[in-house]
Amino acid sequence: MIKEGVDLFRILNHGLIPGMLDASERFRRGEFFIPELLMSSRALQFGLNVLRPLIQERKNHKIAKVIIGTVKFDLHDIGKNLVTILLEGNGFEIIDLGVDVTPEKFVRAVEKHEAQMLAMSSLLTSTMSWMRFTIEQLQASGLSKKVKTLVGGAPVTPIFAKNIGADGYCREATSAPSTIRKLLGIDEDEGILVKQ
Ligand code: B12
Repeated sequence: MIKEGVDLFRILNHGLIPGMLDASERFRRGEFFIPELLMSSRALQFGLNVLRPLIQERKNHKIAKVIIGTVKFDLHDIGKNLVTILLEGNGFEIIDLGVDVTPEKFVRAVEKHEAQMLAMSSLLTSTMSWMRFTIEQLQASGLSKKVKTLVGGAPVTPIFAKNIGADGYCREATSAPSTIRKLLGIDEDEGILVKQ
């Protein structure tokens, strides 16, 4: 498709992203199992590795800088990666810290990159508290005035998000771009999601 000149965002928004969302949905319905989910995730990453440098070359106007990662002791990254590509496809600049990210690492990255948004993922009830610890460290460092926080992941609920002082919560990756726009007060039209 790249050789044929198909728009890069079309490949992303109409190929890779719907493919992964479809795989997640089938997994939820019990039609797909862990191997299929992992294979889809790897295919997505492979595709992204091809697209990402080309997208960056186009130097699109970035609408905000987002630090993202899965919290300490948690290695689940399929959902987080889905959020990442949806945000990239919507014109956000992403700094992905990966998995097992300590509060200190999150805070350092926010400071270093002067990010407007910090997004955290957790898939284990035993690791959710690391979202709270990270927000507490942000508050202690004074950075919480400059950066908003968004949390997500299967065990995370709106009540939990509110209790730990997060600014936003999304149940689904697909609502992350609009939620972040709302939290940062960014106009809907500023997104660069490809027009059909
Ligand atoms: C795949 C998987 C794994 C893979 C992870 C591979 C990878 N690269 O991610 C492997 C096999 C490594 C794994 C390991 C473990 N796992 Co596991 N795993 C799963 C499984 C089957 C699917 C998770 C997944 O990827 N779903 C698909 C994605 C797309 O969905 P999602 O992550 O929920 O994300 C969506 C939303 O939540 C949201 N979202 C997610 N993050 C964020 C972040 C933001 C900012 C936003 C806005 C949105 C958002 O967007 C996504 C799309 O809408 C779940 C079961 C399940 N049904 O969820 C168990 C599950 C999460 N695992 C579980 C457990 C216990 C473990 C292990 C401890 C097992 C063990 N005994 O070793 C280890 C822990 C390892 C560790 N330290 O993290 C439990 C957790 C139980 C609990 N309540 O804590 C679950 C629920 C299984 C179960 N029913 O027991 N696991």
